[in-house]
Formats: sequence, structure tokens, C-alpha cells
Amino acid sequence: MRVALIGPRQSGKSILLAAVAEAGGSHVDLSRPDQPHRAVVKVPDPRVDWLAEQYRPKKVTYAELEFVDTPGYDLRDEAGRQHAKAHWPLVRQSHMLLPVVRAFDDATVPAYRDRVDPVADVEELLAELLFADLEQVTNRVEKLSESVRKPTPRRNEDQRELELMQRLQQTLEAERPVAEAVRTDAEEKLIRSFAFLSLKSLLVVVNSSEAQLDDPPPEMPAGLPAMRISAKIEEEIAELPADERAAFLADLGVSASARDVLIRACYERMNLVSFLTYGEDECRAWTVPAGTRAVEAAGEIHSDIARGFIRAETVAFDDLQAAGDIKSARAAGTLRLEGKDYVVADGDVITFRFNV
Ligand SMILES: Nc1nc2c(ncn2[C@@H]2O[C@H](COP(=O)(O)OP(=O)(O)O)[C@@H](O)[C@H]2O)c(=O)[nH]1
Ligand SMILES: [Mg+2]
Repeated sequence: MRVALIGPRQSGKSILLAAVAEAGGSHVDLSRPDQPHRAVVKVPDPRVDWLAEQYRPKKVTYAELEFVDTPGYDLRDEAGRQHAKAHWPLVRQSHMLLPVVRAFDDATVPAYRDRVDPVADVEELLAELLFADLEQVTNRVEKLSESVRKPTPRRNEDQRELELMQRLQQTLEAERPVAEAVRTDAEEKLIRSFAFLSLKSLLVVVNSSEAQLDDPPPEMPAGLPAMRISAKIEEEIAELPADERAAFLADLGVSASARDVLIRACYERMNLVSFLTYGEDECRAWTVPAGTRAVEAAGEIHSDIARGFIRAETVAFDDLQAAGDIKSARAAGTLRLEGKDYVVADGDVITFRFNV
């Protein structure tokens, strides 16, 4: 699952990405600001930590998310917009967008459009996403208008798609997102391969000065969720030795680093849940979309386990922790035997029984 950081230049994307990666133990080289940067980060999960303490396995595996940082854009003129377009394909291939906008004041960093206005920056970005989608839709409308004039075997399908694309075109021209024009599951399927930008989930990061961190983030357009982070403070935390970070956070009066909060928030915004497996070999968090059935979750581990699925012995993490171990959870009646269609919940600790 990929999360793309996007936003105007100098909003703090690159140092935020580097800090997020660095705090997780991997280094990002920022020497080429015109290139995208990439980091795979472990999703911090105290439940995995707890399981690992109990079982002392050979291997501990956390869920992972990939973050990519796109070069900051400058949409003030056509040349800048063309430049920004070069990175839309990478953004399209991401599951979620993390617009990073500036609220921090720092006279040494020139402000984009000579203003520090996070809401206006988000408005501009949203308009640009709609515009990028409109361009794609317009190209498709032109193509299909041509092809429906010829008696090809695909003519009926093309006609249907053309009607849908024209509806999308009208919606986008009215500055409304693609989702508002899509009416059926079949239509949704039809447009999936376009990976429209206005369909992506967004979480706005308002890059703030330390003094602003206590204030709620400003109200964003379209009710978009937003959180404040100080990229600068995250950078400082990442530079500390791991064993000094907790004390630094305590000094700031916070319990979890914004990094951890951010990663969790992305996970939730993408509608992902983790189920957990344990054993002497490995304790592990697995990532599945919310709504995943037990048999599909089993398939995530191995197709054989899905094929030979018998049952999923399941206990909610909190119940397991309260009981102390699996045996006690079974005795307490909180360990359940679930079938193929059971919908996996976040934090389920599962042992799959199967037979192949
Ligand atoms: N004072 C301050 N400066 C920041 C903050 N975040 C980024 N900067 C500075 O802004 C400049 C641009 O940061 P960078 O991460 O490269 O921005 P990008 O263009 O969005 O990738 C750098 O000089 C950073 O040190 C912040 O939270 N506070
Ligand atoms: Mg950058």
C-alpha cells in the first residue's frame, strides 16, 4: 500500500518523509530534490510487541506501508504545471494522498505564492486533481467518439463507456469529484483502471511550528481530515538515538511521536485492518482491507491455507492480553472458532486450521 506526499514546493514533504523513515531505521537520501523519494516503513504496533514478548519468536514482522515523496510543485504558470504533471502517474499508482501544506513561519524559507495559507494550498491542490482527471476523461471521450462511429464488435460497450465518460466530464467541469458521477458497481469497475486522482482518500498534513501544534488544524475544504505535524520536530526526533526519543517526547508533553500517529492514521484512512499471527517462528501483523473474510485472510498467508480452510481460531487482542495467554483465553471463552465467512476485525489474533 502506497501513500504519496504531495504539495507545493518547500512545504516540508521531503524532510517529513526522511524523518518518518529515519525514525524507523532507514535512511533516505535527499540530495536530488527534483526526484521522488521512497521509504518503506513498519507500522508501529504495540500488539505485535506484546506477542513477541510472550513468544520470543525467531522473527517479528510488522505491517508495512510505502511512502513516496513527490517533488514540490509550482502551479503559478504553465511550465510549472507541466512539470508537476510528470509526477501524476506515480501519484495515480498510490492508494492514498497525503497533501503536505505549510503553516510554519520561518522567514528563511520563501513561502509558496508569497503566502502561508494551508487552506488555500489545499484548495489549489484539489482543483489541480480535478483538472488532471478532466484531462484524462477528455482524452477518453475524444477516442471513444471516434470509435463508436465505426461498426466494431465493441461498439455497444464503447457507446456505454462514452456516455459514462461524458457524465464524468460534466461533473469535473462543474468542479465536482468523479465519485459524484458514478452510479453503479459496474461503472465503478469500468473506471477503476483510470485511477482517478479525485477518487483517492486524502489526509492533509498541516506542517506547523511548535507553537501551533496545540491548536486544532484549520477547517479544510470538503471536510477533509487534517492533522498538524511539525516536520522540523520529527526531523529532530529522528536524529536522536532511539533510547533518547521517549524522554524528548515527554518533554514536549506527548506520548506518541507524530510519526506513529501519522502512520496509524494513514492505515485507517485506507480502510486497512491488521490481524495477527503468533508462534515460536514468527509473530506478525498482516494487512487486509476492512471487510475481509477469514478465508481471504488465510489466503493472504498462503493459498493452501485458504484452499484447505477448516476454521479460524480467533481471539480479540485485548481479550488475549487480559487472559494472559491462549490457553487462558480458551478457558475464559474468549477464543472463538470462526468459519470462512467471518469478517476479520482489526486486532484479531488468529490461528488458521486447515487441511490440504
Ligand atoms: N522552520 C521550519 N522549516 C521547515 C519545516 N519543514 C520544512 N522546513 C524547511 O523548508 C524547506 C523545504 O523543506 P522540504 O522538506 O525540502 O520541502 P519540500 O519541497 O516540500 O520537499 C527546508 O529548508 C526545510 O528545512 C518546519 O516545520 N519548520
Ligand atoms: Mg521535496
